[in-house]
Amino acid sequence: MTTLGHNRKMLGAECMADMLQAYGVTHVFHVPAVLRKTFAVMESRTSIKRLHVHSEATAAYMADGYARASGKPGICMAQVIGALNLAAGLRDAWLAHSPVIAFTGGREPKTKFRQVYQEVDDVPAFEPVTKWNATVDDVNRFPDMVRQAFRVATSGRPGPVHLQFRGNEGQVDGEEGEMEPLIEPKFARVPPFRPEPDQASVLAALQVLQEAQRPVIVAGGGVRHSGAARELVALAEVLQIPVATSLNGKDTITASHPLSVGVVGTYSRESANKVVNAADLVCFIGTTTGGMTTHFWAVPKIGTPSIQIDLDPEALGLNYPLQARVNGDAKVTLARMLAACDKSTAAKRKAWVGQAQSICEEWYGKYKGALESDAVPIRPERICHELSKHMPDDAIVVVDTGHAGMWMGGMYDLKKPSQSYMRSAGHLGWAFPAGLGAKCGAPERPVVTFTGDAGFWYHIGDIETAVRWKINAVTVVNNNGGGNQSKRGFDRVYGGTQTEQARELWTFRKTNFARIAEEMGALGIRVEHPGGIESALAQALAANRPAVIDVVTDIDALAPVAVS
Ligand SMILES: Cc1ncc(C[n+]2csc(CCOP(=O)(O)OP(=O)(O)O)c2C)c(N)n1
Ligand SMILES: [Mg+2]
Repeated sequence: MTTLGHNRKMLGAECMADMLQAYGVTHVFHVPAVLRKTFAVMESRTSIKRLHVHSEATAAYMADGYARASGKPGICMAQVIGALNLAAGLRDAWLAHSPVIAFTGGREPKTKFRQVYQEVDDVPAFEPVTKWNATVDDVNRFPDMVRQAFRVATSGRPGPVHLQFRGNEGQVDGEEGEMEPLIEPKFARVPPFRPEPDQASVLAALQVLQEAQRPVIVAGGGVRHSGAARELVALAEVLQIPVATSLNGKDTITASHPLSVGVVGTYSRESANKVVNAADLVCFIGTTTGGMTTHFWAVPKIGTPSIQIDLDPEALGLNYPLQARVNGDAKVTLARMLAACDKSTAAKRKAWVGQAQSICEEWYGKYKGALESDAVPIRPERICHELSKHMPDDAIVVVDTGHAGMWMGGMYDLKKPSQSYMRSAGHLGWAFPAGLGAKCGAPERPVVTFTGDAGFWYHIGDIETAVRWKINAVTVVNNNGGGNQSKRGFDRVYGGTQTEQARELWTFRKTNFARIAEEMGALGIRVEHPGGIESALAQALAANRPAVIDVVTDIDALAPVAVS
């Protein structure tokens, strides 16, 4: 532990400010007013930036983006009336296993149950979206509760934590106590520990893997959390095993790698689903084998011989019966497998690797026309392709859910291991604020967000936040004037083709987001021809201010649906 003081008389606010600074927190995201005294004290005692944003969900999403980009817990805050909005915003962090710490104001024992202004019991709402949900009722508990918040958020499978501070604005921070504001640097980022697997289980899994003729690896977000991409690719190369990824694991192997087959599952690339379904063994690494990654357990089919490596023993075998299982950190486990593997077994997989590669080539052949389309209005595939070609080597790409997740999951190619990819785990509207948070968490890296227009509308007010705080992220809006992912579903319920009036269920007025961005002080670029995407991206990245690239696209463009 780093000692900052010893049984010092201090305010809760001073203790909190000192601890957050010592944990390496650089930004906190909030809607006032909560922990007011802490904010006042932060100004004189720390260099932490206090970002006042336009909604509690924005605060939660920015904290989430910050956490996923930096590996450090993201901190978001709300007073009692905003607490449920903040809880709703934690859901994506929960689904994506992102270490977000939420602070709220809470009930004062003196006024509980008296119809006091704005109060309900918020604590239960945090239960389903947190690993730990607790109350801080006494100022003397600040040090141990904050330490536990960092411990829980970062350790094991990471995830959100909620602390509710006494007083609707958490006024307990203004009280004095005898405190030791110690911190544990180990829990300042993910992963604090790298649990070693037992060697017998490593060798057993390796044996099954090496015996397979047509194995495939499915790499998930756990590989990303563990920073195990290099070991993953090295093992795949030595044993000649194709690699598919989940959406959360997309940046664990570049698309240009000869063993990469793409994202598997529902928001996926056809080649990945085909390869996984042709495999005689699936090796799951750092994935919970959930619905999205397996196309609701159709890819691979349940019963396909499988092995699994995971940090969480409870994930092992959750959805697929296993022939072998390893409980341990992905990086350590893969390094052990690499050290113990028999390279000579790779030769028998030559035909299989060739088959996987021709499936991938077929995919590029099938979609070449769309990826390079000169159509006006612009095809979303062309945006993805332009982003693949022109993304900076160290960029972080942040992607919304729904159609954005389908387009980019399936059509966007990472070209360099130094590029990162993060995606909404389900919430429409997450990406724009998360991209701003990512830029706060990794200010030296370019951040490019891809969102639909329905997604962008949610938190459009935070263009102002980006301008005010000079958060120079680039946001690319696939602007088709509606939430057209819904089109197919409405056609279906109308028995084949929806009525003209049914379009009111999913379309908007045509809007020029570039003009809105300019009006709010950001750079706005409107792109109506596909040839303009490259220069718009270059201009936005060089702008030295937040930028919105408003790309006018085809409302009838529908992403391919998953094959199984
Ligand atoms: C919070 C939330 N509400 C609703 C949805 C359901 N949903 C998924 S995609 C979508 C429409 C997406 O529209 P847009 O962002 O414009 O992308 P497009 O489909 O037009 O490409 C909706 C409503 C969701 N994922 N999250
Ligand atoms: Mg849209």
